[in-house]
Amino acid sequence: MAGYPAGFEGVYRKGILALQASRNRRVNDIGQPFSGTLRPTRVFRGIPLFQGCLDDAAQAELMGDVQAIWDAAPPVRPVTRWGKPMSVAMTSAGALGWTTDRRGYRYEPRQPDGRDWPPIPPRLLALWDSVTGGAGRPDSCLVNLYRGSARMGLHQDKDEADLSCPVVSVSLGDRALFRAGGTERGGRTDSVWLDSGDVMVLRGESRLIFHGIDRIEPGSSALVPGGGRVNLTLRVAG
Ligand SMILES: O=C(O)CCC(=O)C(=O)O
Repeated sequence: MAGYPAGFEGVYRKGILALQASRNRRVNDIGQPFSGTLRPTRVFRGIPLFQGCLDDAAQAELMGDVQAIWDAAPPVRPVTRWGKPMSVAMTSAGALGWTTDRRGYRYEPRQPDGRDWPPIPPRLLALWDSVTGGAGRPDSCLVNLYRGSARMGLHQDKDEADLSCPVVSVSLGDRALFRAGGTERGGRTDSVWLDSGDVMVLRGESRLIFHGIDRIEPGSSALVPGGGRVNLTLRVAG
């Protein structure tokens, strides 16, 4: 984890790296080329899943980081270009923040009130390296908050400048039903439950697949203050 201050790797050593030893014995037959230091537990519709990647302590640490982001950039429910408020509340960290309003979907260098977005927590940058093998460096972290009946319709992630860079997604809090299809709208889809501490990487053939969240299971985790689910997506946006 060269490039990051000493200590950040340590946060994950107990959780991720210890899990790694036993997991490698179970799942290394997954047959997927993989360049990170961690290995996926499963490949779902071409997406490497790292189930149980973050243990309880690492999840709690990350939730503290999310709280600090929320303090500096409170989540809001943005409107789509058609003026409809999204059911998911959002904010961002990093040099660029994803936003939507009547002008459409895009990345912005500042919050709507003119302030910079808060920095991406170093813990997340270290996690990116662990699951991607250091593919690029993320400059944007979208922080999604799902409460109650919040959901996210099927969509492709294609607002980024370089679509060859992976997207890393981290789930915290209530479990969620994640749905994925192919690279064309309207094909067959499948779903999988994402639990708190699960990580996935959209890359290669899965980078541009249609995906979304059907629903969360409210109350299935006590991690997020006030309840619900947080999803963190790291991207190389600019
Ligand atoms: O919440 C999730 O797991 C998916 C989020 C997502 O698809 C996105 O932010 O583009």
